[in-house]
Amino acid sequence: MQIDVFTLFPGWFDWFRTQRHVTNAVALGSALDCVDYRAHTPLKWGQVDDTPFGGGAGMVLRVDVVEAALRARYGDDPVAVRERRRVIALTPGGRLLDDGLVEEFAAEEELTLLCGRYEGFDERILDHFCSDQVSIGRYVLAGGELAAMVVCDAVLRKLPGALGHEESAQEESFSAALGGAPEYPHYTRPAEWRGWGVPDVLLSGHHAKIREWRHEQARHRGGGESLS
Ligand code: 6GU
Repeated sequence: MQIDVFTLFPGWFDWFRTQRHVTNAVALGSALDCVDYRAHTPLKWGQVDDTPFGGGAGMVLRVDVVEAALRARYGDDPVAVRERRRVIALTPGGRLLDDGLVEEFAAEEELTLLCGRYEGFDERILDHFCSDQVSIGRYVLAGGELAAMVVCDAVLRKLPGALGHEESAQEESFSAALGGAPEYPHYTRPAEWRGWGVPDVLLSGHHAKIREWRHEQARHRGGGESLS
């Protein structure tokens, strides 16, 4: 998996890159690279954004700047680039990220994530350069960077070996293995704390019963659609 993140704040990703599942993914051949819009702007003084036509607050990321950054990275017209790889704009009004969309992205060889800042993107960026628009929730962040990290985190941990523990990502909250249901409850030592115990079945060593109990619990937590 090769992920390119286009951003005005590449430094934000330095910390993220040091996280275990990310270093694991990179060690296994994945890459997470940042492209700084500002490094490729054709405008003076590193300008990347401008005031909105028609007036209003804030600044809008310019289409010519995003085109220059995409061309510099891919050596091609961004209109053609989106035909061969997913180019995903992070924008609060986009399609809500869920486990199904994460699975889709994780199945790709290459992803491009475009972060906007300030008031967002010139609409022509979304219309002509992007294959997807993704949001991580119905609230507004100051920019797409944190949302891009959420996407990268969710995608990279799906890759084989990223968690260092093969099964961990398979039967987990919202996964198909649990029929889209939230995960079952977990317990660890101590088996009793302040009189709060642990369900007996988990201490029974009876694996079939434990499995049955967990699926039952996942179903009870609700949200699942197809668990039977
Ligand atoms: Cl993807 N971007 C911004 N700026 N705000 C958001 C978001 C994305 N998703 C939820 N809020």
